[in-house]
Amino acid sequence: MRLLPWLSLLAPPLLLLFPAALQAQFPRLCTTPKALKERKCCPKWRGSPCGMQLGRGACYSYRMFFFRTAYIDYREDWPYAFYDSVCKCNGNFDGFDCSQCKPGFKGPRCQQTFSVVRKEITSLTAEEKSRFFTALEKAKRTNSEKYVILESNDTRIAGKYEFKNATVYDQYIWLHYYAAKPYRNSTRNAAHEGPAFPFWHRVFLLFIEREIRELTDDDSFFIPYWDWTKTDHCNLCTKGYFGVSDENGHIRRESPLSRWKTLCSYDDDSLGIICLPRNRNAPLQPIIRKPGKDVKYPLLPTASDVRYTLAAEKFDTPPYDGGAKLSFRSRLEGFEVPQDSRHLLYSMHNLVHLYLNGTMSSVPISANDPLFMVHHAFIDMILEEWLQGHPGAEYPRDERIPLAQRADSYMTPFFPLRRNDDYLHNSMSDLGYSYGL
Ligand code: KOJ
Ligand code: ZN
Repeated sequence: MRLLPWLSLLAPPLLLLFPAALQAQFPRLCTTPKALKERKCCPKWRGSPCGMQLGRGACYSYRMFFFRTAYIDYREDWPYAFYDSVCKCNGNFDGFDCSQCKPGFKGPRCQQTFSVVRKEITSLTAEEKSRFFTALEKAKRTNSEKYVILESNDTRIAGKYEFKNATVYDQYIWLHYYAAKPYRNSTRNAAHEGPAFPFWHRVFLLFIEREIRELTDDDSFFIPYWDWTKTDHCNLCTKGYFGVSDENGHIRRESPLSRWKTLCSYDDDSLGIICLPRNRNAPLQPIIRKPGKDVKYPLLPTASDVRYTLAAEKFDTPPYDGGAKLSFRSRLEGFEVPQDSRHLLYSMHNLVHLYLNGTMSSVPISANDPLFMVHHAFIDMILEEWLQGHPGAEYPRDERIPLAQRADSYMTPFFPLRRNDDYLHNSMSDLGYSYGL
């Protein structure tokens, strides 16, 4: 938040409109007419693009050959639909303009290492708990200076895009929405039902964790995890945590979350449209949650389900989607289910989403409910346990994997670029966090 405070003066407060020929994405400085026209997302930092004069990074043409493949959707082949050049940061530098440090590093030259311990949410001290929920509230309220969100009425053609200001928390919701919404005429998306699933969500949590640290000026901020194997119901759906919901699924007024308005929840079923309200006067929706009330998904997964997941020897298996068998990724995501008396349709990650029955169970908009964050931190903890037990695991390479989830593709829609397979070899201490009790 201390960065670039003058930027908000340059940008119109709510809406930026660009003509049809211009294409764009995300960091505010990369949505200027010049950046869009030049197809460059290389903002200046301390006077030079990507902080080059200070050795932080350089503007990099990430393609060797400039031929355009016909893409189905501009979220595939990231970020080619928008930019030819983006910042590539040296050493421990990071961020769309190389102004930040990689996770796990801090200091003016990003040379100091640091690490946080993500704790189980019910074992936070009263002070840690209050810090977590206060930070969430601040993130939900405060506009992001660095980023804008994109709205568009067609994900295949260069249409008339609209960029909007959004709060720090809403930027995070939008990231998941953008990657998770199915491509037009397809059931696939860039972040689920494929090998990128656990890594995409790891990067996603690191993104919001760092944004909240900057916003609150608190490097010790961490995302706690929710160990749902310790309970048979939503033990966090209480007044002291994420709020109790009424019979309609609305969160009771005693919780500040009852006042949160959801982002992108109005166009759920209109494929091809990105977060664009059909009716601009439609009231914004609240978070909905009816834990355990869907008769198909009345249960949470168990410790035995976690053991079944961890017992998979292969990281992922053909056909690398929801039908993969003996696949750690498919078990973790919750498609390959234990065969027992519960006759589950889904388990693990998917089952927790579906059990919560409301905002959390709709894939593109689920991050509107902050339970998403603590649920996914536990999924990430299980990922780490598996990775540590399988140091030789390889990211699969196969034509059946959708483009956005292939080993050498970049994760949609992150800046700077993050390759999917980079994260199979990065142990957690390199990312600046570990998991505690
Ligand atoms: C929401 C999600 C998800 C899966 C489900 C249910 O975000 O990934 O709901 O299958
Ligand atoms: Zn998701």
